[in-house]
Amino acid sequence: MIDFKELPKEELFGQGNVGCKGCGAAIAGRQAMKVLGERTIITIPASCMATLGGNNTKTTWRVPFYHTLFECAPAISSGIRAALEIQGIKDVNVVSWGGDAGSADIGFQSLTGAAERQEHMIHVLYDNEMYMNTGGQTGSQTPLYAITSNSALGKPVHKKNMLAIMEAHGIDYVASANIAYPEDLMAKFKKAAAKKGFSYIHILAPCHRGWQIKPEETIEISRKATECGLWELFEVDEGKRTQTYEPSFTPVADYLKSQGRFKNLSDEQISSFQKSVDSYYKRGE
Ligand SMILES: Cc1ncc(C[n+]2csc(CCOP(=O)(O)OP(=O)(O)O)c2C)c(N)n1
Repeated sequence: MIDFKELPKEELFGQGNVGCKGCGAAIAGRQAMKVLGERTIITIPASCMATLGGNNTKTTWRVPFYHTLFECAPAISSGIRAALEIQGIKDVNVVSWGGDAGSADIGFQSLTGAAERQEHMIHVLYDNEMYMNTGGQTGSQTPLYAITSNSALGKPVHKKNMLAIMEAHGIDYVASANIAYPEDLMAKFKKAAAKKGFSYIHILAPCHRGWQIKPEETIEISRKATECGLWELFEVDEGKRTQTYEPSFTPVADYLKSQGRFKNLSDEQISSFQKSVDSYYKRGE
């Protein structure tokens, strides 16, 4: 359990970043760094997160971070871990921190390689469900029917299940998280940091521009995703799967209708989402 009173007051990421108002990615970074602490080295592929932290002498990060090419953050982190090992340095968290494209799509080959090798590191996918840094294009993590800048009628296929794919690697630790549940998120980072092998944490981190919501609604909408059952909070710790939060099962329609990107959904499409939640959680059977 995380005791907020015991968290350091110091901000290792967050102050003075140039993210948009209510940026979910920045909130995720701030929460994670409270637990990871200053003995951490981060690599970030091309993404909003790579740019919003600043560069050169203007960075908001208070730990070393490397802005890598799009395809290779986990590979660079693997090299950093090897360099630390050679020097006998054991107390550093090595983290690659990618967006959904930098993890699930163009960055996937280096992610799957590092996971297969059981590198001693954490990979974070902060998921805004679009390629936001280049204007909000569709990617594999974009949900079915969501409107993006290049899917004007809505995405015609389902979101790829990255949590299941990463679980299939047989790595030490896999967890979903949500910026609206900081205690749960931080507890998962704490567990991941204690592992000797590979950990994967997939954080739902809304982007108000892409999701077409108000900046001040980021947390509220993120919470709705979990409460309606569409973004389950769970972990797979050394193969043992546990649901870490019991949602209240608010209507899925309430989550979908609060976002402009789902404005074209028909009642039938909305009810197909509700049916998939009900059948996943075996509700109403
Ligand atoms: C090889 C390569 N292709 C394309 C780009 C352009 N590019 C930079 S960031 C980005 C989108 C990143 O999306 P995501 O990983 O989801 O992170 P987000 O921007 O949403 O935070 C793209 C396509 C690039 N920098 N390098």
